[in-house]
Amino acid sequence: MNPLYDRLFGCHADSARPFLIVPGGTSLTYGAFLGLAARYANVLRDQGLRAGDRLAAQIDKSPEALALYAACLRAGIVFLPLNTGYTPDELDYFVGNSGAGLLVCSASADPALRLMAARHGAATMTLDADGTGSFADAAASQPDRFETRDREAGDLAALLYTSGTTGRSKGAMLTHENLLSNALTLARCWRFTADDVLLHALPIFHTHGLFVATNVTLATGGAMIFLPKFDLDAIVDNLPRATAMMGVPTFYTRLLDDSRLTRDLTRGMRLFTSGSAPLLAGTHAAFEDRTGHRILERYGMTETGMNTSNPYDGDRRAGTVGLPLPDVSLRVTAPETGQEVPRGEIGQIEVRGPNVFTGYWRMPEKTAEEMREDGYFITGDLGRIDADGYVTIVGRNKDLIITGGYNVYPKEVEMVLDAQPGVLESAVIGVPHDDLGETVIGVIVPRPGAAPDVEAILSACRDKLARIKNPREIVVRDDLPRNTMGKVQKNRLREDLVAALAPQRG
Ligand code: MLC
Ligand code: AMP
Repeated sequence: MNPLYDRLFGCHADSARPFLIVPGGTSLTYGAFLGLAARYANVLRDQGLRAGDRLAAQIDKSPEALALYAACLRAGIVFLPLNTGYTPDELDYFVGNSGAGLLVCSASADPALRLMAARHGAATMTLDADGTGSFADAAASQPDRFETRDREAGDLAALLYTSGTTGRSKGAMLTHENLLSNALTLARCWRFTADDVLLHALPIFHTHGLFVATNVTLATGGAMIFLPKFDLDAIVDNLPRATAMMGVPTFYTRLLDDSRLTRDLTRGMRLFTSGSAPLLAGTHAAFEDRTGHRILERYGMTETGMNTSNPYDGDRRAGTVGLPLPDVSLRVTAPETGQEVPRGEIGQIEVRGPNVFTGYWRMPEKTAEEMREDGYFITGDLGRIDADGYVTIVGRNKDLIITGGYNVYPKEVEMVLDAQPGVLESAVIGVPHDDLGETVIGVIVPRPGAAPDVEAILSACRDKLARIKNPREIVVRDDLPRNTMGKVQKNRLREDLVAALAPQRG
């Protein structure tokens, strides 16, 4: 028995129904996809990977990349997908910390990563979006049958790294039960069926694109129009062929900026969902005005999968993230005492349910900091529950920037800025951005008598950090505003900068 694999993939083994429709219109049936995944699982076995071992993958989105995920689940290997924008420096940490036995990367990245991986005891193989690479070569001669490895509900299925306020990324351990329970719950709540065609334009190295969009489709045997990334023209071309789309708010603001978004274009759609970052009530209203569709907003995170959702039938309330999912308990507590606050009051959001991860990989002390004894996980988000049970997120108790749906932890960027010549200290903040919601700004304070080279610092950031984490601007200031405890007042800094940068931006 391998409950997750059997329920999401195995049950479609002989299906001739389409699973992935790729640009150009060709489609891969469930049967063909699972045959490919079986060949991949045989390669993993031949590489000496055993159940419980980790496989790290930094590869472009493609049917093959998804087949690697399926192969890992089938072979009992813990899948560790990595943002394709991560730099070799960042990968070094993930491969080392996870103890991955194999790193699968693109052929172009291989020379830069091979030695690093070897230093951590990991082999390297390549797999590109066109289906070529040493991994694909090794799979070509393998049979398309594989004996599925037994797994228990509590066994690990995936390790997803999420940065932390200390600047050190933590691997969230997600079990087979975490992923399966959430996929089944969401598929039911959002009324997915085998007739659905999901327009998939999200990356597949994060919860949203992999465990929400993909697993929900798999749970019901529907199809996905599988786009390599969000591309406005491709979205417009494909909307008439789809029934559902899941996106981050930037998808919707970009669509609204395009005159081709009309009622007619979206006539065949039954569902648009949004999450990963706050959807402005104005965007919700404008989208309804233009298309007649009320976007369904939901709330989740890497450690928990999805926690709340607006109802499929019933009132989808703009500005709220809806109600706790049927198998999720959610409470709001006072950060100082941990006691539940009266309904309607703001506090920190805590969640419990089969979707909640089991802890951070090899970091029991970090797990203990965020997990209550009664099983509730402290999300770090601030919110309230109204009289009808709807949850509103009002802010974050953690220092976090969300840009285009990606999380950036300021501390990680500050550590890079602080290490640059002439920099005494730094603060990294998010400022409002029309397209991405928030964007990253770095503030540096020079050492006495020093004049830091801003261009050189930006270049160092590009070398060390994924592009999404790079400050869009670096502002030099004589000092940082601090409270009486000496803590940098990021809110004040943000207000000052928003006021100062606005006129420049026109
Ligand atoms: C791209 N860039 C970004 C960026 N995305 N910079 C900051 N933040 C981002 N999110 C950079 C590019 O590298 C490029 O830099 C420049 O911005 C312009 O790129 P673009 O072509 O306009 O961007 P695009 O490729 O279209 O990407 C925008 C986007 C993408 C919104 C489509 O970011 C995206 O797919 N976001 C989804 C993220 C996601 O899936 N999050 C889920 C996490 S799970 P340059 O220098 O090359 O010009 C989670 C849990 C939950 O949070 O609840 O779901
Ligand atoms: P991640 O760690 O990348 O999984 O990001 C999770 C974080 O994204 C959550 O803790 C929230 O802060 C944020 N988030 C996800 N969905 C929403 C939403 N619908 N509204 C506001 N914030 C959200």
